[in-house]
Amino acid sequence: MQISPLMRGFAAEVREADLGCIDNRASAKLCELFRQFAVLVLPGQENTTRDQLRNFASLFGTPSECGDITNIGEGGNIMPPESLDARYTRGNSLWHMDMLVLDKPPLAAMLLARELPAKGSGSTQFADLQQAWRSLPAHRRLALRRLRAAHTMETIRHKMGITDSDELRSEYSPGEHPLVCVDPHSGQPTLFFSAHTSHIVGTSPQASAAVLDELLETVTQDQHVYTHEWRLGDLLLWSNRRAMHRVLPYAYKSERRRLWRMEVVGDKRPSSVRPWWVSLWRRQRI
Ligand SMILES: O=C(O)CCC(=O)C(=O)O
Repeated sequence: MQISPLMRGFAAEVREADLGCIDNRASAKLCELFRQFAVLVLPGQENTTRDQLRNFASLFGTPSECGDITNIGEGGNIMPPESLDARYTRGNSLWHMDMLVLDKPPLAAMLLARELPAKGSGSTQFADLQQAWRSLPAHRRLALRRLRAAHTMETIRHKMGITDSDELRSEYSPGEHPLVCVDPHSGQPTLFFSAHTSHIVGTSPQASAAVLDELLETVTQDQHVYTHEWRLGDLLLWSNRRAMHRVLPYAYKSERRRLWRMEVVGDKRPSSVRPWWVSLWRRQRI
């Protein structure tokens, strides 16, 4: 395997990874890389099978089912743009993390490019929530660390323009997590919010909106964002505890785009960041 950083401490490319035969050494290396980088790009995986993808995902936890992210319907044609599935697919253009409504949101997700629109369109962007957190002034970090954020499916569906009352009614109940969590891969504090975030618990709607707008503006600044321009066969793995993502526009009505998608399911609730003196006190008691 050959490794080259794409964005310092956040994204790296791993060339010549053979997912058909991952031995112990390769598996240890990939896990180490995923502790260092929140986004890994593995090019040249066009012959990788869904089973091999599942095998790869299992290095990082329990794999989900393999599905598709696509604008192509079941009959093989491009979906009518106003269909519900099409609107959900287009909704991925909102900056988001996956399924923050769950008590244990997915740990990671991956996409493998099978069909792509014209070069330069339909790229996927990833924002580094950890670097963005570190860029905030110390007094702001202290205040944010005490907050909790609430998340609902209705919030993200509303932003996607899915407002039909039947669709808005969600099969998922609202979720709540600390606004700043520990990233289990790197052990470092990370902002934790998404297009699902309805409000900051215990604050007025105006105060909530101000905090969420401020944070989204911070995390999506150019210096925190990696943009991936897809090539057929690219496999991307990203941490759903450290990276927010979104797809950029493409000719949705005329060009086909299809990526296989798999998640690594969450095994623990995201944990809040302890003040340094609690860790010190605990260490002294052991
Ligand atoms: O289509 C993309 O590039 C992004 C897909 C996405 O947002 C997701 O898989 O959660």
